[in-house]
Amino acid sequence: IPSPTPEDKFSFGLWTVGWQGVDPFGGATRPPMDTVHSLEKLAELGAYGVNFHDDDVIPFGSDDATREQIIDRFKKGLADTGLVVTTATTNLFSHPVFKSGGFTNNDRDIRRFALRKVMRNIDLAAELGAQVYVAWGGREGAEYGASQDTRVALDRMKEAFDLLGDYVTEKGYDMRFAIEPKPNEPRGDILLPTIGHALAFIERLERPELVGVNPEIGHEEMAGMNAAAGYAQAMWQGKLFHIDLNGQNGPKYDQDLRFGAGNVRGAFWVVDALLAGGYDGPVHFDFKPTRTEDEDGVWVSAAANMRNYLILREKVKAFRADPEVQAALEAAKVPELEISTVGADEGWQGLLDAELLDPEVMAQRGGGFELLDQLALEHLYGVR
Ligand code: 3MF
Ligand code: MG
Ligand code: MG
Ligand code: MG
Repeated sequence: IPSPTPEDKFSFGLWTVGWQGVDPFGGATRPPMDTVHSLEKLAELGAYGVNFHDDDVIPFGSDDATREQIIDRFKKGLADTGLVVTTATTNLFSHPVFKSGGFTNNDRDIRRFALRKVMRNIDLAAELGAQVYVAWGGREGAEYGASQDTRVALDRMKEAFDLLGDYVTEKGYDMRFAIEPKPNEPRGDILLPTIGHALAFIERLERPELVGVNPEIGHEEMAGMNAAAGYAQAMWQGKLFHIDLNGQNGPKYDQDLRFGAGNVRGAFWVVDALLAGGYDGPVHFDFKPTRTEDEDGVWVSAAANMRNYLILREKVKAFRADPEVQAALEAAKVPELEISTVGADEGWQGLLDAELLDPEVMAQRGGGFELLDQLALEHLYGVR
């Protein structure tokens, strides 16, 4: 297995390695991590880039002078390590002011504050060269039926993205947005809960071309979705602007395991889908080194994300190159799906007139899928 190199475009959220292990039942198990120290360690491990929430780098409420000092030091850290800022995002969920959301808070004053916070960090993101701005709904959502009208909340969500689209366009920034769907946690129900909801929402925006998705494996699996299929559809629609890779074991709290842990088979198909779809953006990890770990464990966990991706990439390539797999794909008629169902000059009339096979005869044909899937598993198990 090769070592990670910058060509692999691996990137990390600063909040991932910096997570102190706070959960709903216990406080921090690790001290805060200095952001420049994170940059140094990530570069040493072979990462290419980083991604951050405004508050990950500049503590909420910092005055302008402090903010400038912090940014200068951070920029120096980037220059010294050669790490790229691939993406940035806004924390619209930690401060108590956002307890009921940002863009869709019923309280208009808070919505205005949230949008201004985003614009301010977009300026920094543009200055640092980020070309994608991620937006996770955070606390946009509810636990109640009556506390907010979902249709009106979607109007305000649209208003926010339309305004931000105007902002980057009028400022001349080369920047697009990626909405990160999540079904629940911290809210009981979050707006735009799955990839499909987000893709449908985007089509209602004034500048849909500026907005895509940033699907997280764990979030899709929390909703019982197949993450690989979601990534594939996002690519089919030209909307996979960024990815959050991690691990999850089925529908439970957001585990944020390192990529490749959790649903291993699902991870294999995610890598296969990304390679098949030609995804060429940053390979970004949004994971949490579990709160049992000390700092050494944090770096073991960080490095393992990249290593697991590289392992799975080799396995996927070997699977696709295996002549037995190619024969099994043929037998399962996978290539036949590429032929349009109705001939170019045939049309519906031609189909009505055509002589079709007896359904009882066609029903006798086997799928051949078990062999195909077993070959995939054997590649994954390392016996082929
Ligand atoms: C929450 C998340 C977020 C987003 C981040 C980027 C804290 O479950 O996944 O990470 O990825 O806010 O927008
Ligand atoms: Mg998660
Ligand atoms: Mg998450
Ligand atoms: Mg995420």
